[in-house]
Amino acid sequence: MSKNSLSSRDVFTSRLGVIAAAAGSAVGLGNIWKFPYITGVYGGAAFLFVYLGFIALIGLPIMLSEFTIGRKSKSNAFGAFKKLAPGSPWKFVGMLGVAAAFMILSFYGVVAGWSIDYIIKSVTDSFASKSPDELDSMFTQFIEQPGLPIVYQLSFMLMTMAIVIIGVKDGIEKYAKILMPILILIILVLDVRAITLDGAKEGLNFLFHPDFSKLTGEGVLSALGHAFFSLSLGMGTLITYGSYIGNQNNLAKTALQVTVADTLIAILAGVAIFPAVFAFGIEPSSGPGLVFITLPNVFQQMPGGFFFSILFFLLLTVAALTSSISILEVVVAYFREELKIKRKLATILATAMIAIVGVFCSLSMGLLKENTLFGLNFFDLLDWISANMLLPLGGLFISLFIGWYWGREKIEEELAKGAGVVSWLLSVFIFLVKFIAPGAIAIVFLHGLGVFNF
Ligand code: VAL
Repeated sequence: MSKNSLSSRDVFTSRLGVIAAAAGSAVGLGNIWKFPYITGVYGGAAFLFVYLGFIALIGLPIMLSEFTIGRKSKSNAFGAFKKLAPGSPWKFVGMLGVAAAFMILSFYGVVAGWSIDYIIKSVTDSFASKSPDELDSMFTQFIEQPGLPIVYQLSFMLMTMAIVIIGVKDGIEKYAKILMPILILIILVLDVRAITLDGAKEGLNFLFHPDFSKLTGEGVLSALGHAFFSLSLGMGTLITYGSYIGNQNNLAKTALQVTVADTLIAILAGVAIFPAVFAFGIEPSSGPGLVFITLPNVFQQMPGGFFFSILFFLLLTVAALTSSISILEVVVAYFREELKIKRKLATILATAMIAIVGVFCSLSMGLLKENTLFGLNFFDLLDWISANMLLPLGGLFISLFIGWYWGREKIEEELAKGAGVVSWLLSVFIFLVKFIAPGAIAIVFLHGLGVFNF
């Protein structure tokens, strides 16, 4: 199949390939870096429970909606709405996704760059006999530098670019299939070590015993935003991947499997981190450095820690890669199909633009730290706007599109491909996308922004 031709599109070749690629997209820094850090910031278990509720009631149905839109339209995120709702403004929903993908990848590349640095720090045994405080300043000093973090960020973007240039079928599928299970194994080993540390119980309590009085409107909005971020929703990714899924595939089953896997991995990451946070006296609300500061302490205290830490940061980088390629693919598919730019050039252009914005994200950790808007540096601002605004807004419109614009008949027709449709499950799905998802997103969104209070 020619990869540059616009008429013959790439497809995933096997069922396993579809799941591996979609799960590869979903599972990434969102699960291992961002989930523990924002759970810590917003107070622990109560945040986790609200997050889980959003995953089940909003995330899962919207994932299925995105797959459906993608497969039916066989188009990029913007083109999909143009095709399914010609001449209407729905296409701007696709645009919102492309914009979110662009923003997210800018700062995503920076964090992936940190992970690359931590592979090297692991290989050179730099964590050895350092106290929790020393490990903390090691991280801060590193991210505040103007040079090295950018070198790693750019290297990561180049790797992402290379894989996307190879193409969907040969590139993404092959890498995703092999490496994810190994990452899960390492996290399980870390879990065992973490929960057997002295003082681990406090960490598990923090993660699993909710105190809902601690929740704020902003915390709830962040839980919603993170449900989208972690499942790769609202950023055009799963519409684009959906467009590469063949008709023999059972979309509902795939969506369920990806959602469950993504959520379990986030929880497993939380179990590896919070017991250690408390055991080593680290502040749970320390922010974006939480994982990078906490885990080196754990590695120090486990047999084979040297080896495990190399493997962990290596695989974290790979998990970030299988996600970043899916984000870049959104922008590339848009450039190819809408702007008629060939894959290779489209990929180089998109990567260059995103990487440049990413350089500023990296600099905003140190050199440009004082330049803030609403109290947020450039990195946090892009994260906040994309996760807490663009993704939920995209999700809101996607659910309205499927639930109200498309309607039961068309949904049933698309879902019936590759699967038997169970009537009551279809009704539940339609009820969720028609009422629950848009209603809940609207309330959480406006409340989180402080438009009203209750
Ligand atoms: N969903 C991924 C993650 O959680 C990316 C695509 C944002 O890391």
